[in-house]
Amino acid sequence: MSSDLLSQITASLVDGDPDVTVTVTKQALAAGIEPLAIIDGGLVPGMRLVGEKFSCGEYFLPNLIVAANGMKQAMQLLEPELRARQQTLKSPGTVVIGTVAGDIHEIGKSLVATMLAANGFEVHDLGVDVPIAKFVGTVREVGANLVGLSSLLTTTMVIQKKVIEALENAGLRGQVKVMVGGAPVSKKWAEEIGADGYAEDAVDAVNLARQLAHS
Ligand code: HCB
Repeated sequence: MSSDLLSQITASLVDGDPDVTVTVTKQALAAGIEPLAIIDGGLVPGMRLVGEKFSCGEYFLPNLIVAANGMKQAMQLLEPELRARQQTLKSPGTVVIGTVAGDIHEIGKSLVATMLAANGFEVHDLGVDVPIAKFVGTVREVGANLVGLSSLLTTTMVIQKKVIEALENAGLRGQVKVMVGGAPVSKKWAEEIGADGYAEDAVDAVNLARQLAHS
């Protein structure tokens, strides 16, 4: 019975049906399944499968967005239940993410933020056109171990380099890994500016974040 409900939750994410994800998550809670079991046995496997399908070209961006929304809505139901049981998710890391100063493109950055949150990271999304000092201040304030910098314009790519320099100058570079992304950004650029990694898309970003959080 419980494994059947968990399989249905996984399938609903893969099928891109957030309403079913929410309905079956409610049913699973009503059936007495622990929130952590619902996350680990239903939601996380679903997101993994969606990510794999995206990576091999079977799924596209809209599939990712719909699945991430389903996961987000289910988490909104589960988080109060976790708190009530004084259980917390073991977060793989704390991420500060934003689109750099001078750049207002937000879709890709928000997708990466949602996917990271859906995969258990504590995410502080600073939005778009984020001043360099805001990244530095928030990293210090929340004790982040990861920073995600998004740039969609060739003219704002250089701000990614400036954020890294500012983190260095603030004595915080030892505590944070920096990943960069955005349409004009590349692995070569990441290496050139001393970032710790480049992610091509949101799934890649989750994998990279996991890897960086453990390095
Ligand atoms: Co905009 N724009 N735009 N734009 N825009 C681009 C980016 C151009 C490439 C279009 C073109 O000319 N071909 C171009 C940039 C050229 C360049 O510099 N190389 C451009 C320009 C020039 C401009 C304006 C300057 C236009 C003007 O006003 N003259 C202006 C910029 C204003 C400013 O920022 N100061 C502008 C404005 C806009 C909007 C407002 C109309 C709109 C943004 C709406 C919004 O975000 N709320 C917009 C859009 C939508 C685009 C395009 C069409 C799509 C961008 C997008 O959302 N892609 C884009 C063309 C393109 O990129 N092909 C065009 C979809 C997302 C999912 O992909 O690459 O952003 P993504 O993110 C991926 C990936 O990069 C990675 O994961 C994401 C998810 O898979 N990733 C990260 C992203 N950030 C990451 C961070 C990490 O740490 C890790 C991974």
